[in-house]
Amino acid sequence: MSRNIYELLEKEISEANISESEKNKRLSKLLKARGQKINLILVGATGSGKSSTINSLFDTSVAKVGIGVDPETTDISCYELENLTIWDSPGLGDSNANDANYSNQILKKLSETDDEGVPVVDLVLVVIDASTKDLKTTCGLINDILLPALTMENADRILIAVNQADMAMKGNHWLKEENRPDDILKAFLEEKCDSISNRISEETGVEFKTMYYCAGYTDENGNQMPAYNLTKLLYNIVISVPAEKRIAIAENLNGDNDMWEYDDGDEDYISVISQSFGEVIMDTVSSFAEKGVVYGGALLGMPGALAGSLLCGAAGAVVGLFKGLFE
Ligand SMILES: Nc1nc2c(ncn2[C@@H]2O[C@H](COP(=O)(O)OP(=O)(O)O)[C@@H](O)[C@H]2O)c(=O)[nH]1
Ligand SMILES: [Mg+2]
Repeated sequence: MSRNIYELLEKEISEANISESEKNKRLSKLLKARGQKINLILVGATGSGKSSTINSLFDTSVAKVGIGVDPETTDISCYELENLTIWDSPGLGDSNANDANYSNQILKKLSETDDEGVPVVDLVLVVIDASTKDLKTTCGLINDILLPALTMENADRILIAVNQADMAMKGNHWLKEENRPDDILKAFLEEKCDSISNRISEETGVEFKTMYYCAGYTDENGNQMPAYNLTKLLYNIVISVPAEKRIAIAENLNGDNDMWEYDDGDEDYISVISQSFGEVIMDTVSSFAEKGVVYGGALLGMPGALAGSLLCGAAGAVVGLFKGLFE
């Protein structure tokens, strides 16, 4: 399903009952936002679920998911979705020759900077399979490649995402019907994240945000199993990237509501994400004076509702919600 937020906004601004100069001001702001590119890269061992994660988070089935241990990604692949670029890398651990090649490619990608010396890659998602015993490879990857390439200054561009939470205890303690871990698995997963985080911080001296989730998967009958904590993952991605780049994420989210339905409920992730998207959109297209009205007056809460509907994907509803905002 296509929903071009930029085009919706452009239409709303053009049709708004405001002066020509105000219109032009807002349109040029929008144009600037439209030029903001965002780059994500996923790294981690083969089979950890990098490609599945991309497919769960974003709109189209872009990344090839591996069957068995056969790595489907032999080179860094790049998916361009509007202003969002995702780099899906092959996994580590296949062979030493492959690993060296892989390391070089990641190093090269992460070392790229723009004209101002800012890294091109906004966020590195390190995907770890929750049942893995091999943290050495991941620690090495972070220590020897990610941190040197990004420099310590940009260490907060790294997020550790522990995937396949459902399989962490060999599939036990996962409540299939409710699509969530029971208390035993939950405690196990929390402990797992802590120990991964501690282990990595011992080796690198840096504490990285670490969370668990399920990217979901397609079962033997071709049924898509919903994700778990994908909202939390998105929340962590959203708060880690510059505000002006967030529209590019909102623009390309998976429109399948089932994928966003299950999370640990520790926070109202959808609300925070929606609020954030809404504020960015308001920042982009409204003037300062109006913002006071939006946040303080009759339209209080509107940005959240507005972006919430973006997340849930109904383009028609989005247009409806924009009505009134720019009149
Ligand atoms: N049970 C379960 N399987 C998953 C999950 N995420 C990915 N998988 C499966 O793990 C395998 C490897 O996934 P893939 O995305 O190709 O891993 P990649 O090599 O890191 O890109 C595939 O068979 C996926 O269906 C998950 O959250 N739970
Ligand atoms: Mg892959």
